Amino acid sequence: MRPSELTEMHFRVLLRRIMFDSLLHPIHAERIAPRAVRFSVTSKAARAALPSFALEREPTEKEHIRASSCRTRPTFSQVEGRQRVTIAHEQGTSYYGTGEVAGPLLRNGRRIVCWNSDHPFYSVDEESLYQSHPWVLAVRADGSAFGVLADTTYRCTVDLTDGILFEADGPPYPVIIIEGDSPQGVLRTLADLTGHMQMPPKWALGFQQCRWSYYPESRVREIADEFRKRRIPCDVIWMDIHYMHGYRIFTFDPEHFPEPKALNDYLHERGFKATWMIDPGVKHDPGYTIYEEGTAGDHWVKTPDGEPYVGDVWPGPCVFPDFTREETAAWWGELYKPFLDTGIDGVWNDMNEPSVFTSPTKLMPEECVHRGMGGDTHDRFHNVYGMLMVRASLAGILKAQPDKRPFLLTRSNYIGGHRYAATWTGDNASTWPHLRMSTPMVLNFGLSGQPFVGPDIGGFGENADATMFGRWVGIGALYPFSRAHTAEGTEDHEPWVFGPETEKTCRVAIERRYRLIPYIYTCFHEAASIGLPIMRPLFFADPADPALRDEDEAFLLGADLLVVTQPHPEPTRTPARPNGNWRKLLLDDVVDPELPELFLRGGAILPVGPLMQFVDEKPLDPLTLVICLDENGEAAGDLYEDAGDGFGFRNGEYRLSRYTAKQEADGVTIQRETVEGEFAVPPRRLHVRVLMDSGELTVDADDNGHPVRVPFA
Ligand code: NBV
Repeated sequence: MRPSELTEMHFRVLLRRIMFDSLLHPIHAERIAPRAVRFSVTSKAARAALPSFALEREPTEKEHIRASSCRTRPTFSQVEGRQRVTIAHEQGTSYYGTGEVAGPLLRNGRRIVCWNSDHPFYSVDEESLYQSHPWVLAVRADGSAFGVLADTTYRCTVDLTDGILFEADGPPYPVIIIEGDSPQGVLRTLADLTGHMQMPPKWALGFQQCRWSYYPESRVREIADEFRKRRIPCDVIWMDIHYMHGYRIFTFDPEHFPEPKALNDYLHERGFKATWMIDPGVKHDPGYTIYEEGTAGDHWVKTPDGEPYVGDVWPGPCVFPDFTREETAAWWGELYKPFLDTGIDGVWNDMNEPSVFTSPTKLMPEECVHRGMGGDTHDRFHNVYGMLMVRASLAGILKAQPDKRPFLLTRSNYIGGHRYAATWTGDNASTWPHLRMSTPMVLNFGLSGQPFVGPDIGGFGENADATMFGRWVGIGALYPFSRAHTAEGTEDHEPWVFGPETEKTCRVAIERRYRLIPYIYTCFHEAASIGLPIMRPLFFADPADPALRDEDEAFLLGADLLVVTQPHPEPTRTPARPNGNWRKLLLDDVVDPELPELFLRGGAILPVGPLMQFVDEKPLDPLTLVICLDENGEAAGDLYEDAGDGFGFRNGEYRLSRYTAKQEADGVTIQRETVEGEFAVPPRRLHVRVLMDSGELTVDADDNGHPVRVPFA
């Protein structure tokens, strides 16, 4: 047989197989990552699919495969013009994710609607909150997992009452199914597809204090001074809307904030950073520069009649930038330069669902018209309005300050939006149920690809009492994003206002965070580099253990620290615990029953720093290593270090060290090796603590790369 005949024959066989296959299995399936397949109802639908907002980029390596060869397959149907996608339930499967959801961690039996909404003081079963993540993480009985992403921006119901069901408005949409040997594996692939969180500036890991609003500026100084005077560590003070002149974005109130630069300098001199709010609504106000510029540039979202859409927000009637337009996004980005030149460090984008007071739905009407990205009505872009806003903001901030790592916080977002901004869980309230919701909310965000998140500590609406506030700071100091906040009209919510006992609890809680910063920063590096959440559900320790599947009151910080919380006024239950040798960890001499209990995983080495009043106040010296050996007498732990800001780390200016410990006949030997990077770490001391059944062994040494011995005697 000649080679040309061979090719032709093969070609015919292949063609016949594809034709036969597509008759039998009309679903179009293409592998877009080693363990991810994108399914569309037909090949035609695959070709016609709208560009994805979730994926960071369209995958380049794609392979057409048979849907029938996939372990998990979707079933497509049409219900009243909407595409429905279902995946049958398999006994023992637990569901998580679905983004920003109040209520329990375990989502079996729950139903939500992805439709970004401003729902202050939400209840446990609120249908829609500020963000949309049409994504479900499913963990099978054996601990293997899969994830399903409905790749649509339209309003989408996610129903987990019987298996997985997505039903969305708009045209047919693809679904992406990711398989994994573990939930961690699925989340890593999700991050490979949707993008990785960027490494934030290290100060953003510090404790942060906010209120709606600290004003006039003398009040901001007072708050900052009080933190330092009382020796309560804090890194960031937040400026809410009252700093603006008549709520006009990118302006400063001449009476209450006459010199923003001087205020920011004052904060900087005391080791604080300043984050300031920017909303999307631009006051409809002839003569106001931003309004005039935006009108001249034709930057506003339009009504179906072609007029700028006007809706009321804080300043009264407002117009809204059409972030789908490249020109508009670029114009918006440029607005940040003079704003940041006043010494502003971080930016807070709020109200970007967008929330509109005067609209019947309290949101921008769906028939409004966007003109970028092919042009379409708002119903297609509603769920990504906040995402497009932060994308434009981030680009502008980076352009204005190319050598600084940006810190941007957003209220509204969409799956994949962790590429642009950190987030918080919106307007909660100072109630025990809201304190209890905080942990599962942060966890499900992490299980939906957003690692950098936290609630308003202390609660936004209403007034906290002393016990609740202390508990909330205790737990919140261990969340990835740790910021206290409260609404206009509420009583003060700073750590010292509830009396000396609560102040002490808050101080110890926040001090714990600061001592843990070397570990937390390493967890951020892990999130940024491989996509694992910073805060993790207990079942990550053993995905096959059914007892860990629905624990809302304990969580893991990284892989090694178990945090057992007490979010009830009185103890009611003992949270589940993963199996293994978890040892109680004390970071200080104070044992405060108001604070969560900490446990270190058997086999872990935890890097701990000296106490600081703000991140990087001092060098990491001594570095404390807390060691908990496993059943083989071994332990290991990583430490990530870099300059804390700037982008040198992208060129190797970082050091990822691995410390290992091994028990021998007469002691424990600790070694360090550099796994990656060339960052020059100055000489420092090492304080080693080995937690043993018989008590604690300690030794002090130089961290100079030589093995360190901790003798038993
Ligand atoms: O800007 C004021 C508030 C802010 O403090 C809060 O964190 C946001 O979620 N903002 C909402 C607008 C007012 C809400 C009632």
